[in-house]
Amino acid sequence: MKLNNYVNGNWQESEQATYTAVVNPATGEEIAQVKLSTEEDVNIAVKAAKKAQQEWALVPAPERADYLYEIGSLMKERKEHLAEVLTKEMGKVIEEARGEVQEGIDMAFYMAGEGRRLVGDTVPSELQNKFAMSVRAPVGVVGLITPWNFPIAIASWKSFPAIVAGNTFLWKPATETPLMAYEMALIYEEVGLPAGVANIVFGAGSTVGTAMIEHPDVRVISFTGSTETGRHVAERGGRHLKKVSLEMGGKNAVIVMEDANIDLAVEGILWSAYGTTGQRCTACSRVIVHKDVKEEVENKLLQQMEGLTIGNGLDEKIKVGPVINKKALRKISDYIEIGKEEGAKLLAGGNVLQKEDLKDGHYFEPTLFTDVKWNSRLAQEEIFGPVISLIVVESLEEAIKVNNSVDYGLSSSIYSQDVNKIFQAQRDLDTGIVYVNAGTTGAEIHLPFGGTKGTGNGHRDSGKAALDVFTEWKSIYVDFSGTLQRAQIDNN
Ligand code: UN1
Repeated sequence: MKLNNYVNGNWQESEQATYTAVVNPATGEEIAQVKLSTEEDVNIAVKAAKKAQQEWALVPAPERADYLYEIGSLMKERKEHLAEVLTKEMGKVIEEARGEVQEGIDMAFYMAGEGRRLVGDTVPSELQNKFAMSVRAPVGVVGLITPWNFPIAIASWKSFPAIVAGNTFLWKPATETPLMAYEMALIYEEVGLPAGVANIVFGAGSTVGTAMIEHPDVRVISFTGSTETGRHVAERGGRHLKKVSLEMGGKNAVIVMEDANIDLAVEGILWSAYGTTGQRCTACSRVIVHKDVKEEVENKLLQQMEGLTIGNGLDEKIKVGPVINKKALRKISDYIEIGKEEGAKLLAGGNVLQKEDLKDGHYFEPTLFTDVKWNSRLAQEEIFGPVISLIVVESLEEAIKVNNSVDYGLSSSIYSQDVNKIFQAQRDLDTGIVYVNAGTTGAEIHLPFGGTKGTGNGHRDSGKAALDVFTEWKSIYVDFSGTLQRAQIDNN
């Protein structure tokens, strides 16, 4: 199967195009080929999106939202199929794939509701017989760059607020996971979304991404990916004075205090560290544990880790799937070596999985390090794999300091039964998301998603905060006095 761009409501077949293989990380099998588009392909798509946007902006928002209700309904109808395709191209276990598709469905219905809100302010004017209000205006054509780890959820977080607000978009999915985009295009077609509103351009960040950022008619870039790439996006976008919304890395921690329910904490740690094989921006990769309960936490983690079945995520019994590709295996292996050299103690895992029946996939053993120094590379850098670093502390203050010592600030969690500790922690943890007595993953779509420091640049996906990325505020003053009224002068 050859995946071509979906532009202006058409599948763009092409003779000279080059393609790259899409590989199932669980089996190493090629499951499709995806086009590597050129700058010219981007230009064609922007032209179509720009033309379509002029009409789309005039469609009443509740009517735009009706398309989202239909998109959400079709996603719901096809949930099982979408989840299977997702597991095949990305590797996450089927139960999690269903969860991810559900996240997209939730976003469709949530943003469809925004079609009857898109709330602005009406405020009194400082002058008589004058009316003042603010409304949200679309920005125009927006560019969406999405990662392979949540190919449908993150695309939904970005594309649905964009279209309900009256924009049209170009979406560049990750080349590893284009099938979700293909499936979404089939849905756009089926619900009859007007041509040019949704455009998909496949290809590499260095060509397609760059062309999107450089194109003067793409007014917003919404990017999720690595901090390194995000920095380039912001630099280039900044030169063109574009609004650039970035969601980047994380180095998230679960704090376990001495009074915590340890069994609950261990369950939360396992789920957020080894779920999605550690390949969530929100994944737990540090456990900051109070010295009094360190041994108990270690022992219980080791015990529970034995029950983690590794394999092809299409099998319902499997708990941990593959990582995305060979490059990821190498990166994780490198960090294992770094950890050992830094003096961390390896308690479990640490190897590429050697099992005859899984040898063609990309599997890494769930790994647990302890006695990790808070400022070591293992404890500071994003690994994006199933690796936990346990760090011992002596107080809540120290735990918070260690949590905040990293360059990232996406998600954090504290397990404690003490309301005073909990409230202190939720105030002082420098992350965009804080969990109390739950792991670091599982953000819900109606709250803002994003983080501080190296995780973001002040914008948020999800929730109504996402609308701020895809709209411009317009303040409107209506003077019905029939006279010249001078603000700041005539009323003083
Ligand atoms: C991500 O890893 O980039 O909060 C997204 C969560 C999911 C989304 C993760 N709802 O873990």
